[in-house]
Amino acid sequence: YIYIYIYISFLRAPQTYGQPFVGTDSGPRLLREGGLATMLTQLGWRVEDIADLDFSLHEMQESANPANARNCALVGHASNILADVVETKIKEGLFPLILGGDHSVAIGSLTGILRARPNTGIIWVDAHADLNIPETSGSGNMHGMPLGLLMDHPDGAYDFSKLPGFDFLVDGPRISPEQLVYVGLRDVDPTERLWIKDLGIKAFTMTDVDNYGIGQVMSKALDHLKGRPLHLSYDIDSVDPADAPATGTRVRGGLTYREAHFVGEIIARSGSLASADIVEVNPSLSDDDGANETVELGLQLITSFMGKSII
Ligand code: B3U
Ligand code: MN
Ligand code: MN
Repeated sequence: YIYIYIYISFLRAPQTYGQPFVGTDSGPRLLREGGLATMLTQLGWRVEDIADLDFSLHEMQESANPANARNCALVGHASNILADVVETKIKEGLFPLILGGDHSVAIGSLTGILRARPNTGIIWVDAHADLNIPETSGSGNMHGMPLGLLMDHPDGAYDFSKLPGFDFLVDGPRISPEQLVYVGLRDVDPTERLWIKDLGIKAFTMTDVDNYGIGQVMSKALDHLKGRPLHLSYDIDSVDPADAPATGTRVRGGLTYREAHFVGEIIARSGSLASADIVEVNPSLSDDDGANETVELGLQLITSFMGKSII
């Protein structure tokens, strides 16, 4: 055998300010303690495990909420740090694997990825579309906004100069609608629904999974992004709450255990995966069994999209 070692860097992004619950910040630690590095080494990856990124912001605490974006100064600060680290790691030739944290970490990871590889194709596996902006969000939670902030919507680009903490994105990279594919949607807000249609974003809902089967859904999804380096943003709430109970916004009727793994396995097989996030594991929102089960699922999903095959 010849082993080719490719470095992977896992970035521990303990972000919790993009949503209302405590606990998403312990996701990275639990994934690591669950043996992630060993599992990846066994797959032939060489792993660089850097310490948790320090997102603390001492001089400024949450003050007003000027734009219906809760904790925006804190989320902006964290996003800025993560974007720089992700960009640097890609330029060093590493595969960044971002362990969240809530889904607002994708603001930072996507920014870094797009700076390094602007034509990246994004596979967003999620119960939710995360396409809100402060003006459309019903909750004000920024984990529902990463794609909305980074993609021009029908009335133009989001003006970051009005959002405290987000100056670094004023002339930042943008996602164009054809770069994105959704898989697993089942809880979409009215404006998100409108924009998905108006912008022509390729979206595979749970209805499509039922109708075509996950095999056809994924082959259409990968076909749509053909020729691009791929980024997988895996929100654990895409999986049915029966298998992933420890997460903030559980929505019934999600991907089964096998469907969730198939998504990872087929993306790995494409040979184009270049970066990934795994987010919204929140052990404090379930009993111990549920928490362990969800962390274990997260670990297994990572090994699937990082190349583990059954035989
Ligand atoms: N679309 C809703 C709900 C939501 C989004 N992401 C999660 N929940 N996890 C919102 O708050 O924007
Ligand atoms: Mn999400
Ligand atoms: Mn979600």
